[in-house]
Amino acid sequence: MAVQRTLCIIKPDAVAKGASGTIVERILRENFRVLGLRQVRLSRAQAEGFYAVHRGRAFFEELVTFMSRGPIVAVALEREDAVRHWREVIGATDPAKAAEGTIRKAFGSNVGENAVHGSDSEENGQIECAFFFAGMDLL
Ligand code: 3AN
Repeated sequence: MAVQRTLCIIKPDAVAKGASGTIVERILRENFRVLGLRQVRLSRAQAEGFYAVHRGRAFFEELVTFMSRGPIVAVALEREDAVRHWREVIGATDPAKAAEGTIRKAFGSNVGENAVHGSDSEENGQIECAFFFAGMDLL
């Protein structure tokens, strides 16, 4: 299995709950290498840009309003099988359906406010890490 990059975002709900430290600890326990980590607040336009693939979906407005309402922590991660492994650790999109022990089960509130993001493919992992980090910012 190849070494891949994936992007974790600790979303505004989880940052506001003070869960960032616990989530970063979990990242390290899962043997990810942290290539970059930064706390930022997205403007509405930046949130729309990040989620451009979802434009036109019923929840798009709600999603960009939520993602721009407070600080987020973007973490660029590297590991063998990173995309699949991180999605397993975060759990299902709907926290009510997320498995015991997953981050969304522990910290998510509902399908919109679900605590964390994970890239859905190796290609999007590269694209999403590049959205938050310039080349020189990554180890
Ligand atoms: P995932 O993040 O698990 O890959 P996607 O790609 O289906 O899920 O959705 C992207 C993001 O859009 C989700 N993380 C969630 O925050 C939001 N989202 C998805 N479905 C809904 C919905 N029905 N209502 C509100 N927000 C949603």
